[in-house]
Amino acid sequence: MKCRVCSGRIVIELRQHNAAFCAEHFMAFCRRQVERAIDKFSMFEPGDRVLVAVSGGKDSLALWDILVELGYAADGLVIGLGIDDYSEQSTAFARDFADQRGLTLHYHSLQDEHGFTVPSAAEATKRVPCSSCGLSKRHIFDSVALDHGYDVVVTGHNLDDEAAVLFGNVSRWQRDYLARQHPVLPAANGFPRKAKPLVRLGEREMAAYCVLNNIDYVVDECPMAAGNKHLEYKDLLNTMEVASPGAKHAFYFGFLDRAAELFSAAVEAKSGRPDENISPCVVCGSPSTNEVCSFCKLVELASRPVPVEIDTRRDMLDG
Ligand code: Q46
Ligand code: ZN
Ligand code: ZN
Repeated sequence: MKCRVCSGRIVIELRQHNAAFCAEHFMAFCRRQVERAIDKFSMFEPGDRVLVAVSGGKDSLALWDILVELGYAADGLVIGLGIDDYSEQSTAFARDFADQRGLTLHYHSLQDEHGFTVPSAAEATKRVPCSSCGLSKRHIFDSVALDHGYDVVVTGHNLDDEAAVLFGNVSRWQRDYLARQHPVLPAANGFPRKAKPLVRLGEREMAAYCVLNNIDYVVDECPMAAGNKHLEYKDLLNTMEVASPGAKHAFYFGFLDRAAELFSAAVEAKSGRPDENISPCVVCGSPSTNEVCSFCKLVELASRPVPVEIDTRRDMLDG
């Protein structure tokens, strides 16, 4: 097989597109797919200030690289989640990437700024780690974007991620989640716009993009992801993709073209616009439907000192 564009030596074959590319034209292909997603879903415009949510993994670093290559003003934000070595490594890869290219990277640490980590929050809330992790990330992305005047927050969710989330939502017919599953969410109620410019590219393409561009990234999965259903859904969808190349794309984009609007219309008709009861959180000022926002409640619960068992017999003896 030869490169579809120049007939040169190929580095990757993309069965779902019935195409193969050399290194140069594969990189151009990736940039074009990102541009197409940005245009089709009106994610942002040239001149907008973009904040990339960076995890140190292949997707977010490839996305940041592609946006900069396309000429967008894109800065990064990495959050110290306190997940042992994994968080340290992820932050180090993000820092190296930014330093090598002279890019701006914001850093916020849950432990230093809020007194807890993702594992300690999981213990305090008795819920899966991803629950407090997701809540914390959303809160910090939103507040950094608003504080620094970014127009949009972008994340590195790719086609594999979005198809797996869709599969999970459809398998339980979670109407409210299906109503919100869109590659761009407009700014509303004091929250910044959110977009996922990698929805036209898969995990394999992103890994290849990083290798070809000498982008070092954290390869290990987050240790807290064990038992995460989405990993199983990804395996299922990969099996479908082998049997029928393009199945993931058809599943996800078919939903966006033909079903997403029905879910958002149904949810809006049932519950009305959810923006009426929004007011600033009395602790942090972020928009919230409650007096105290969910993140501040989490901080309150997770940053409490761990109770220490006191041996009262000993105290009595000492006294
Ligand atoms: S980092 Fe956080 Fe993920 Fe780890 S704890 Fe879960 S949500 S799996 S993207
Ligand atoms: Zn070529
Ligand atoms: Zn708050």
